[in-house]
Amino acid sequence: MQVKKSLISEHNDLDIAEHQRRYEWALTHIAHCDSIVEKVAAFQITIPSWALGTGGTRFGRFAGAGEPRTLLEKIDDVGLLHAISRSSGSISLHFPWDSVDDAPAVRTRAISLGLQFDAVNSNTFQDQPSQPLSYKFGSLSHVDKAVRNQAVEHNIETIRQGELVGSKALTLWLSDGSCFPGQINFRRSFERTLESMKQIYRALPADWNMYIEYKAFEPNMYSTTVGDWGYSHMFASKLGKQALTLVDLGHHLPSTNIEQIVAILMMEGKLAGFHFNDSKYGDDDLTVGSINPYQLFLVFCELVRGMDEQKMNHAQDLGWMIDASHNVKDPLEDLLQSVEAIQIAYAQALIVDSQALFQAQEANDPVAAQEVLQAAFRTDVRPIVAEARRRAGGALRPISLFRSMNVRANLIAERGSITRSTGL
Ligand SMILES: [Mn+2]
Repeated sequence: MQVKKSLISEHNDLDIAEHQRRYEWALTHIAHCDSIVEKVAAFQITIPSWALGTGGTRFGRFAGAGEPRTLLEKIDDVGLLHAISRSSGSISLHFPWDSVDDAPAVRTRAISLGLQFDAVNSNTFQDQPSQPLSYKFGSLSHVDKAVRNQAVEHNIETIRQGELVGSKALTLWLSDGSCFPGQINFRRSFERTLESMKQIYRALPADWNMYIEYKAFEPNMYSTTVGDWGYSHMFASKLGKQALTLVDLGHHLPSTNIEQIVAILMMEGKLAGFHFNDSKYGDDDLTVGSINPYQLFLVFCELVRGMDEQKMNHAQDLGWMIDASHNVKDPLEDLLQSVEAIQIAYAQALIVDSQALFQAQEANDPVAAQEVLQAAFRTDVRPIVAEARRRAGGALRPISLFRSMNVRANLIAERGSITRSTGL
C-alpha cells in the first residue's frame, strides 16, 4: 500500500486553519521557533523490524492481521510510517529473522521509500532450528568454546548481512547470565565474554561501530553478564573506540537515574544511542512516552546539552531507535505514537533556557532549576512537531490520517488476516 502525497495534503487541509492558529501562538511564545522546527524535521527515528508485528508476552501472543510476512513487507510498513510522519527514515534489522536473501531488491525497495538501514542486531538469546549447539547456558560467555565460536560466527555473519544493505553498526545484546547463585563464575564469564567480543570487534569494518546494550535482568534472573552501563562501558573501553554503550530505557532497575547515566557516557564519548520505549515495572516495552514522559524529557535535556557541548549533529551522531513490542495496539499506530513522543521530548529539551538552568545550578538554587525545566516540559510543543512534519510533506495528524486511510484494512486485504511477522 502506498500513501499518495495528494491524500496527505487533502487530509492536512482539514486541519490547516487550526494548526496555523496553534503554530502562531508558538511563534510568539517560544524563542527560535523556526530553528526548532528545522531541527525536529531533521531528526529521524529508526523503526525496528520486530516492532511491525504484534509482540507477545511469556503468557501468549494475540496475533494481529495484515502484518508483514517478509523483509520487503517490513520495509514497506516502515515506508508507510515514514510517508505519514516523514520522521522514521530508517529501519533496524534483526538476524536471522531478517535474512537478506536478495540484497539488490531489498536496497531498491528501501531507496524507493526514502529509507536507510540503521544498526543490525544479532540474536544469540534463542536457538534457531538449524543451529547445532544450544544457547541455553549462554552464548558469548558460554563455558564451551564451541558454543562461543558459534555465537561469534553468527555476529560476524550479522555484520556481513548488514554490509549488504549499508548498515554501519552492530548492536549486541546478550541474554547471558545465570538464574541461581553459584551457577556461574562471574569473573570467568566476564573474561570469556570479552574474548568473544574481541573476535567480533576484529571483524568490524573500519567505518562501523559496535553498540553494547546492557540489561539488568531477564531472561536470566540472578545475574546478567552485561548487567548495567558499568559492565557495558568496561567492555567497550577494553575493545576500543568503535565500541560504545547502548542505553535501552527499559533495561534498568526501578528508579534508576537514566539521565545521569546518559550525561556521563556522553561526556566520555561512549554513548552509542538509544532504544526508546516506556515501562512501569521492568522491560515492559510500552509505547514511548506512554507512562513517564517527564523522564523522557529529562533524558533528552541531557542529550541535547551533551551533544551541544561536544558540537555533535543531533540528527546523525547518535543512534535513535525504538525498541518496543506489545500486545494490545495496532503496531503501526503504536509506532506513530512513539515517534511523536520522541519528537515532543526532543522539542521540549530544545526550548529549555540552558543559560538560566546553568545559573540556577551555579547558585545552588533548585527552585529556579525546577522552574526552568518545568516551564519547558509544560509547554505544548505539538504545533512545532506538526509544523516540522507538514514542512517535510507529512501529516499534521498522523493517527487520524492512518485511520482515515483504512491502512490496516488495506494491509489485511493485501496480506490476509492470518499473518505472522518472521521472528515474532
Ligand atoms: Mn533494546
